[in-house]
Amino acid sequence: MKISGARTIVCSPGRNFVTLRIETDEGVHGIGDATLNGRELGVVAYLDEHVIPCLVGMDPRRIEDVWQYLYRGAYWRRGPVTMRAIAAVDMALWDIKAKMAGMPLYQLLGGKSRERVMVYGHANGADIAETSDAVARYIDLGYKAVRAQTGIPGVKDAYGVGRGALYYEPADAALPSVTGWDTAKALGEVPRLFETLRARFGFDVHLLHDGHHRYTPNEAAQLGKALEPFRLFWLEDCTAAENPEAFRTVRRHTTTPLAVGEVFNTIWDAQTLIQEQLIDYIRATVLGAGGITHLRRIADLASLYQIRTGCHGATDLSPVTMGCALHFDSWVPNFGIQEYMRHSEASDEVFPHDYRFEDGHLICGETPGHGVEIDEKLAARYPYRRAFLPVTRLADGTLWNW
Ligand code: KDG
Ligand code: MG
Repeated sequence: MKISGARTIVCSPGRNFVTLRIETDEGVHGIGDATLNGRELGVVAYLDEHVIPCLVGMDPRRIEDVWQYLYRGAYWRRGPVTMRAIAAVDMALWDIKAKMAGMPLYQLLGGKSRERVMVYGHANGADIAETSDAVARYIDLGYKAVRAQTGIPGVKDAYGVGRGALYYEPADAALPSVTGWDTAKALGEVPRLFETLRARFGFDVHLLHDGHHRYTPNEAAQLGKALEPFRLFWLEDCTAAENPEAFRTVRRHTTTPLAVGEVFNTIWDAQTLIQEQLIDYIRATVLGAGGITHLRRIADLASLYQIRTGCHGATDLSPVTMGCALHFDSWVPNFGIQEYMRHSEASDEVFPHDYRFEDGHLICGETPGHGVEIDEKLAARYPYRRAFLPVTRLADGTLWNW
């Protein structure tokens, strides 16, 4: 059996997506997601010029060998572009293998460890009252877990405050828009938000918060400590993780559970955080971290330290990644939670899928493969539009972590 061809498909049904379709000489095809928010065409060029020509003629059943070929064989390892390209190939090959086996993908991973996957949604508002109402809407929809972000008085567009009631799409402009930040104000406002939420909703709903890499280690420790009475499910990306040792400071000072990893590409990014038990949840994704083949290795390492998974699931990951993630989540023994930021109706139509939401959980389907396809005719109606993530500046003009 051979790979007979492959191509990239770029479309923008509400936001940009890059999709890889791999064909085989036996007529079975596979679909992978290669979207890198705000840098989409970088991955298209990498796939078109440097990956697809090598794939043609390879045996699609040799998923591991293809992975090693693309990772080791490139010499230039790691990084968001390379690892997303590898992830797209990996997703498509698992899709092909599962279709050939006539089984849903989770069966090939070892079968289900759970019937359904708990997800969390994104509640945000311009202020605490608006965010609190947004949390109420998610609870009404059946969600058991909600991430809450609030605007900060006097700060332009603090992280997580966007348009749309059920989703938040940050890559929204043909040139990066400029948002603001003020750590001192956030350190007062965020604990007030969770105090308000616990007073209104009690402790039965899981609450999460994303610091989006904005605090220094000491500030992150202060935030974690201040949030302890409100028993968060997790505090995410409380400080930047390029220097994993920074988390020693945070860990030493707070018991608030910590989650990190949506920007990680490989197991090497997560190694220190996992082996020193500096985090509680690893957020690496199928798309970000080299596909199912590599994410499985990260999850297995994490399982040795009782660290659980919490796959990134924002709308910049297409329904193809969500489909793969749900098969992975259904299998992985150390599952924690799955992020679920709803896609727009247009995105859902372009990517027909068999997973469904029920009572605060997602359930993957039984279709052979990962259960997600792309309607290329419909996709062609939504051409690519350049869209950047914002940048962040402090009041004095200093560029900060978005
Ligand atoms: O493209 C960037 C988004 O995926 C990111 O800002 C979302 O932090 C995020 C999250 O936790 O979903
Ligand atoms: Mg995040």
